[in-house]
Amino acid sequence: MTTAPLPFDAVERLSLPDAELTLWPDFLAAPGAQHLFRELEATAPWEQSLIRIAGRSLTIPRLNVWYGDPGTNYGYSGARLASHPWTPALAALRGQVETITGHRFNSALLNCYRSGRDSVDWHSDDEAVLGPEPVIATLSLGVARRFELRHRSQAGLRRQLVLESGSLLLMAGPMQRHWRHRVPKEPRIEGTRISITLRLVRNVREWAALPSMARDPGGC
Ligand SMILES: [Mn+2]
Repeated sequence: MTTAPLPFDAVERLSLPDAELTLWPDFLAAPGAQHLFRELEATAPWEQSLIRIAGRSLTIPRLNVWYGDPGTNYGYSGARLASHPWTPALAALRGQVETITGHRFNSALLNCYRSGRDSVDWHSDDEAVLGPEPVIATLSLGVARRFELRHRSQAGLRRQLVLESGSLLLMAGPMQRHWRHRVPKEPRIEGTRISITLRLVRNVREWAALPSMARDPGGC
């Protein structure tokens, strides 16, 4: 089964102030996307992380798992996600995404939205370890979900996309400083979505010494 991406020119640059947002709607063809979805759904070591808010422990409304190069562990709210080594499929995907985007990635946060009742609330992926202008590439697999964007300071400036299976969305430039995003609950959706969010964690050694974050790590 091949997961080879479609030709590089199948790309849309989405016009958004204070952001660089690029979408490859058909980065993976349907059979490759379905194959990768099934493999990850069945074999990834999914966890439902706990976060601590106002002294209370809450489970986040989705499952996640962290893959990365050695030393790229990811921590937040008193919990740490151990970094799992790249599987052959994820390593191949990383290479394809690096080639098509021209960006380098050393880790991947995977999220599993088991149904439309799972979600991720408004957030920016702006942790210090991602650098001043984080570059995040999100591959979507499985059921399509709505992805909403809201500008931080320009009231009413909002956008939304539907992230279809096989699509690749690249967020870059100053976007994480100026925009928040979320995957809202859609209770009528029964199917599962998996997102693979490729990131570049900087200062890997310093990161190990940082206090854990006091909030949800944020999916896409
Ligand atoms: Mn996110």
